[in-house]
Amino acid sequence: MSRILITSALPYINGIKHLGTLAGSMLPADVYARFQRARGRETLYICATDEHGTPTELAAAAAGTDPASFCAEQHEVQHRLGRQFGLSWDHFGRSSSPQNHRLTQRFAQQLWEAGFIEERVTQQVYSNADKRFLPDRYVIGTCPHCGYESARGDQCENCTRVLDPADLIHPRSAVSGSTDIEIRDSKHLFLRQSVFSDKLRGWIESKRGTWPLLVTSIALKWLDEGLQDRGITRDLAWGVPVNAFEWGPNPEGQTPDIEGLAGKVFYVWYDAPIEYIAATAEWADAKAQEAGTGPAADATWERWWKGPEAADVKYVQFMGKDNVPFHTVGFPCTLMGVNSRETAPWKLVDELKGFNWLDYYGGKFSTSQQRGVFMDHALELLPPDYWRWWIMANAPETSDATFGWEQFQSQVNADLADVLGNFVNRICKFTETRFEGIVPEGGAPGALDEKLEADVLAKLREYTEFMEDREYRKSAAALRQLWVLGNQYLTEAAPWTAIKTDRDRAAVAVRYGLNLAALFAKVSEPFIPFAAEKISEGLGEPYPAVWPSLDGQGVLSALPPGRAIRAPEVLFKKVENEQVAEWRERFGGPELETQA
Ligand code: B3M
Ligand code: ZN
Repeated sequence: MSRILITSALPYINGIKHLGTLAGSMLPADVYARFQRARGRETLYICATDEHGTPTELAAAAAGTDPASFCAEQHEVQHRLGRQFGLSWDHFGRSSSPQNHRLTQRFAQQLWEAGFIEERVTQQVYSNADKRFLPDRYVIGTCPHCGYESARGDQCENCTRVLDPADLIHPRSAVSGSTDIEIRDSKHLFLRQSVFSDKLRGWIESKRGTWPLLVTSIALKWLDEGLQDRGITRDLAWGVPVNAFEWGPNPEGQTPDIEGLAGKVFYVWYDAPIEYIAATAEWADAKAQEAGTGPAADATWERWWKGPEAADVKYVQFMGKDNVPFHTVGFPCTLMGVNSRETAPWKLVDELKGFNWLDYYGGKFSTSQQRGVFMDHALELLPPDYWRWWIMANAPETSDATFGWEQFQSQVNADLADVLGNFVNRICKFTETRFEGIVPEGGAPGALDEKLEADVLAKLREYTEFMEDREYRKSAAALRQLWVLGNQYLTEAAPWTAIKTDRDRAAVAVRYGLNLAALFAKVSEPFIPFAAEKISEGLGEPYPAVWPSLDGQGVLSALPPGRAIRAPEVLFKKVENEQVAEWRERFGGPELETQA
């Protein structure tokens, strides 16, 4: 396989994301994309805002605006913050785009005509005061089991029992508080997921051992519990309209109930994954527009997704564990159903990287309670590389991980300031003061230098393999060990001592040291792109970098003797105790642990 298609779970539009969201989807996807590009593979990293659903309608209303304007604004905010974090999306799209409307509707039509969509009449809560249907969780009342007075219509938060809005005593609208609500019949479309049970099971089983255990076990648990058919429409105004009037008869000769379905939209979890594909069309259209050639031909983006053209594409998804069912069951069902009508089938995911939670002092980051650190605040405090490094080095891969200021401070200070920053600074400054800022020539490598080269190559191979496997904690550990090799070498080779007696010996050590710095810039770029760029610039090396060859040829000889270099400005300032004290005060500290 030579091309790499990457998607990360689409961040909801309602609010700026916290570090937990970044850790479980967008950031690891970015690290992987940067790595694959450096490896020379044609790579496409697609993301978008997930814009539909009731929470969006309510957030817009709370902000005193309409959903369309609210989303347009929030999309810009998330786009800007993502870029500031260094997220190297090839396209950051919107699930409300015309491309997604078209594709979502086209898929639904195909599913209907193939017989995989069924109509059902369901009972929905209607609020007369709010003049709208209320999704289950927007109906509040007293729990019939435990008496908790603010139980939601889908589940009681207090006793965790699953509820139906009709179970609630004294039900009322969560939107307005009004008790003037009633149950009404409403026509809805259901995707017949149960039809695909066996096919899905076979597919998931075939991924065992290659996908993380977390992912296959969540998927198989859903299948074991028996796949339910899933409602894919909602009584809402904001979303992709159901276009039933365009559909032909299903295999039984029935046409859809156009009147009964009028005014409904598709369920947000039905249209959101389709946006992965639609955003690729947005990407192609945007490029064509830039080039002044109008909307792109389908072939320019379909080659990533469809038929034999996409045979050499490896499709990798990144997401938190709560999103796994929708990506291992929901979306694959849609595609399997659609593919029954396609001669050139759509690609299913090849590799699915799922993450556990990143907590804040042992409790959940929470958007509604503003608990934890959010992307905008994080960038006010420190440059993005600090966050990128800490989050990925502590990625919640095999278990949940927890963020705390104290541990954050000690890790970034040790790894970034003391090890990497200090190394680059020492060797570049020494070159400036003792070798006129020129990569020195002369001298022949000895045993120490040859050992360094061998150690570096071995570590680099190990690191590269972890990166290919998307094992982030292991990758970060291997990268840190590479940096440490640099420091150890400088301490042993001690060019500052050698120069007093043997200038050639010092020249060799400095040359190796500078080449190590150049190598570090190249291979650290996926994690800390901003620092990597500064180092590369100082050394006159190209950025973004090309991954070094692992065949053993000259891994430490990229810099030609005679090249002028310059020490980059301070790469990483240490995080000070006073800062930590201030941030603990502002965002909450260890005292939260007892509340978690
Ligand atoms: N927006 C949920 C989330 O951010 C959802 C992901 C959609 S992926 C198609 O957790
Ligand atoms: Zn209860």
